[in-house]
Amino acid sequence: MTLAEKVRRAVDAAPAVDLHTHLFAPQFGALNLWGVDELLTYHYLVAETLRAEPSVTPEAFYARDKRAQADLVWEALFVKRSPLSEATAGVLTVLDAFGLESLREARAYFASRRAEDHLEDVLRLAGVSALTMTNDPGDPLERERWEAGAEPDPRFHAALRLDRLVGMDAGVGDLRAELDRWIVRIKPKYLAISLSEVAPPPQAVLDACRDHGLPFAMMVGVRRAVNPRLAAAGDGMSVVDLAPLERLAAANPDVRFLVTTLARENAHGLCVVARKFANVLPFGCWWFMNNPSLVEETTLLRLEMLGPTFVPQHSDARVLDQLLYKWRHARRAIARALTRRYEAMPVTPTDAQIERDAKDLTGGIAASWLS
Ligand code: RAT
Ligand code: ZN
Repeated sequence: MTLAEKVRRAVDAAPAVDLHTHLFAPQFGALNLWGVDELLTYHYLVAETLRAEPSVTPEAFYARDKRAQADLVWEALFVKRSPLSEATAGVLTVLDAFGLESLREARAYFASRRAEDHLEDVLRLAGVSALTMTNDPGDPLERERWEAGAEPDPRFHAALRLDRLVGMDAGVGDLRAELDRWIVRIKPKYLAISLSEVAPPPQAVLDACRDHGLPFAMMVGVRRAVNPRLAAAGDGMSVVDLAPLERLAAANPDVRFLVTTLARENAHGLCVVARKFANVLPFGCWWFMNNPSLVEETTLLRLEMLGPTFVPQHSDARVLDQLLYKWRHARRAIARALTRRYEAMPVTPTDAQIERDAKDLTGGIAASWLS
């Protein structure tokens, strides 16, 4: 077996621990999304459809019901054009995993599935042993479920999302008391926020993380609603200054920071920050970085600068079935990067080393930050 094959097998066999998704455990009812119409109306594909078909206005697109939106996406991106983008290739990977060839066949297949069986099949086929949700108490549908006493499937960890809670208009009187209340209720594995640039969070957030022993996750570089007509598909990105992250990590050595950035230009700088501060964990190739070429490039760069002390990828899945493609594609890119790194070393790695590195990168390091 070649080195590349050995690495590929080891990475394929290693269970994935998914540090950031937008998935919900089945206990959250209608918030648990799956099936081909959900896959096709993923906001990445909506953006691509409205680009490919400029005669369809965003308003006209969103006025259709979900099934009609999915029909339009299918026609625009899979029938009239070759599905070459990463998001379209992802749909094909999912259909292929279930042996499906057409939209009609896919609809019939998903309609025949029981949610519980489907969940087991997807987690098994994707090789995902645990994943983290994004839990926003500001979302009325979600809050209702938590307040009704929802206890998620233990493979679905909670993460307390703070965007709305600490947002300017949140109107939260005593933020610390609110955080404590939600931490007790949902037992999150970390607190999280997305930001346009690195900004220190309110002191109450840092105190809550310190006192509860929870990491604080920052997803940096998103510019919300650069094209508001595209709604959920309308966000953009920017390159950010990482000096405030250095100050934050230095001032709070007892808080652990999970950090991902949206710009390719920030990937190198984030590695330099992480070399200086062991309490900073670079994770994932987020959103516009989630392209096989960039995952491979970024993983190789991180291996060169950090060794196996980072989390190469998270899925950011919004639809359960996306785990299949996001992890299948990520594993290929991670395996390629790891192989290139081994090939650059003067000594050939042993099988045990390959297995250990594959396990650490795919799930071990993420699991250790979640415990
Ligand atoms: O990747 C995405 O789906 C984005 O829309 C965002 O949700 C992003 O991942 C976020 O968590 O803010
Ligand atoms: Zn996300």
